[in-house]
Amino acid sequence: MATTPNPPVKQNRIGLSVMDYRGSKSTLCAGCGHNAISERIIDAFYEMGIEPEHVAKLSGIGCSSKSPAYFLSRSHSFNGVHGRMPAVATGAAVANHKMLYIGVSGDGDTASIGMGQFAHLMRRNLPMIYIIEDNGVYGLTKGQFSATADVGSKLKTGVVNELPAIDTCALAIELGATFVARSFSGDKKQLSALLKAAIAHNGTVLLDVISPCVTFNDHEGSTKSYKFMKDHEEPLQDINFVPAFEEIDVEYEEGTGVDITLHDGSKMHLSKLEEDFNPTNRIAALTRLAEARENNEVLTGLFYLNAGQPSFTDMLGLCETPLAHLPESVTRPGREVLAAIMEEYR
Ligand SMILES: Cc1ncc(C[n+]2csc(CCOP(=O)(O)OP(=O)(O)O)c2C)c(N)n1
Ligand code: SF4
Ligand SMILES: [Mg+2]
Repeated sequence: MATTPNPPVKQNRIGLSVMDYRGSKSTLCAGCGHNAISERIIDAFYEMGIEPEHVAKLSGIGCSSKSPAYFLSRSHSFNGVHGRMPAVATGAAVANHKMLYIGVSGDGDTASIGMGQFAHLMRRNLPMIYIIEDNGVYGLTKGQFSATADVGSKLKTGVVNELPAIDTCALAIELGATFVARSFSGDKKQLSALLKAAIAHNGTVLLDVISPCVTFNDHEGSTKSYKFMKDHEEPLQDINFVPAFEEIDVEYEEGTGVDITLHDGSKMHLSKLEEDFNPTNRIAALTRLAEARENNEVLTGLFYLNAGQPSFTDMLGLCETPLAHLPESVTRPGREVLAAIMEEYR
């Protein structure tokens, strides 16, 4: 009997299939928002045609920080200490500025134990994508409130959070990050567009993704549950991303939104869902986030983008060859070179 041939496997522009971007099978709870984010990361890197071997994945500690094991298994990876991923990322980016860095952290890993390191990464505009998988709790240690939990949010035990939430997006803009956005693990279209634009950006991308914890924070009274997000998500814009390697085949009517060109020539078209919001205006972004906080809105979308600011590694004036690839004869000059330098100070 004649067999029907299998349909050809779909490939991206560098000849890889989506399977080449997958990782190990997830050990997280079924339905955890973090799993949906891993799926979007796999699709974004596949669609952008990024070589997996050209990517380094970094994380701290938490359920969220386990996620890099579940995508891009052919990439480099380093699972750091709790809250210390920024130091590892900074060292790696300086040692090899030719790689694409993606870090996955949690709200606890970032806004509690890792706050000091987070602040300095943002102010340096280190070229990397920094994702916070934000569920408002410490999932891995059984669901205590984190510093991003909203005032009035309730734990299953009935305990109510009375401390103000840290808005990691407002903080990142204030500190110097050049691409700052918030999304929801259940908003496939918006999260995909933001991830692809993040890959095209040169500088620090802070992407805070609300990612419900189905085991400890998905009940009535939680402000980070699927139901709460479905009822309260307020997208700022409808985002369309066109990578530099694709022809723009959609004409947007003049005055229907904001067009932004990214570092590599890719384009973003942001259709105005809200009048007069310009994501290239830092003060406007901070004001809009403060208003959202006052009105208890869960605002998502692109809040701030500055495509012209040099990144940390640009500012260091590094040589073209990554430091990691230079021979020891260059990176460790001999005693006579040190002696000559010391001589200058005599
Ligand atoms: C130095 C140190 N302190 C505390 C812990 C315990 N601990 C492990 S994960 C975690 C919080 C994780 O929360 P989050 O970053 O929000 O990740 P999630 O599990 O919610 O995805 C804590 C406090 C630890 N591993 N190391
Ligand atoms: S405990 Fe929560 S955050 Fe951790 S894997 Fe389960 S659902 Fe996800
Ligand atoms: Mg968490």
